[in-house]
Amino acid sequence: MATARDLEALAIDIAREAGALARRRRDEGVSIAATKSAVADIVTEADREVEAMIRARIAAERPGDGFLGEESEAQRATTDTTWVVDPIDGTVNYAYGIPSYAVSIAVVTGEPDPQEWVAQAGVVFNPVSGELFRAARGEGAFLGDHRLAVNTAPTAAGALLATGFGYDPATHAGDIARVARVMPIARDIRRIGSAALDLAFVAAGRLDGYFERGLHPWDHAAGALLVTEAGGRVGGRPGGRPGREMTIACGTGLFEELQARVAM
Ligand code: LIP
Repeated sequence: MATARDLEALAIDIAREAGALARRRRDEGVSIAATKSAVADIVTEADREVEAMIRARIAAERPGDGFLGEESEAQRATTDTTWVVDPIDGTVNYAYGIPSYAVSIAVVTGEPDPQEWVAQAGVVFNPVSGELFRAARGEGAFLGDHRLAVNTAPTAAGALLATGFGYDPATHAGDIARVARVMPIARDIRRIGSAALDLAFVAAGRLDGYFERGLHPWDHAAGALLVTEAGGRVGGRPGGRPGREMTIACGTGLFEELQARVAM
């Protein structure tokens, strides 16, 4: 039976290979292969190629594990273990050559549903910066050998918060209203364009908090484990877990205030 550390080690190896492929394709030039739900919701051939590479590695190393990824059909596990993968999180940044994108790989057990799964390992790898954020359940979160810790008490100047805006223009008024509601407690707002990096930065103390409506499971699966293993709290609507309705991540002292302002 693989331990969380075993799964983390394999996820790290696969993420590094996937990140190298993504970066190589970016350097060769990237074209938008298709527009999905809206003009901002794009996929590149690299997204598809990188996900196929990740999927093949998992099938070879862990036959029977399930797969839930952004660019290909879901596959149920026969082993109780599912890999939740965003091959290139921050696709619009990637397409434009903005160096803020990441391979996000999580390994979960139980139902492959964010409201039910148990995250065992998570890796977020930015192949441009070379930063690989990793966590195994109960073992802490790390950047290299540096153990990560969330910010526990934003200064009186307010909290540095990040957010994102969904692809559907019909949701933007609500997104903007949420930003207006958090400004009174914010030092400033960042819109990095990759949920996985937003969550990794909360775990690393580079952000005091992050919130976003409309995320898919593969956007937050790995990053949410980084945050909890770094001593932070993740959630959604009151009493809920991170999900499509809302994802919130921050230090425990900020969570209730932030949730009250964004999860309505
Ligand atoms: C992106 C997220 C980002 C969000 C974007 C998009 P993708 O994921 O990482 O936080 O604001 O709308 O969902 O599509 O680049 O994998």
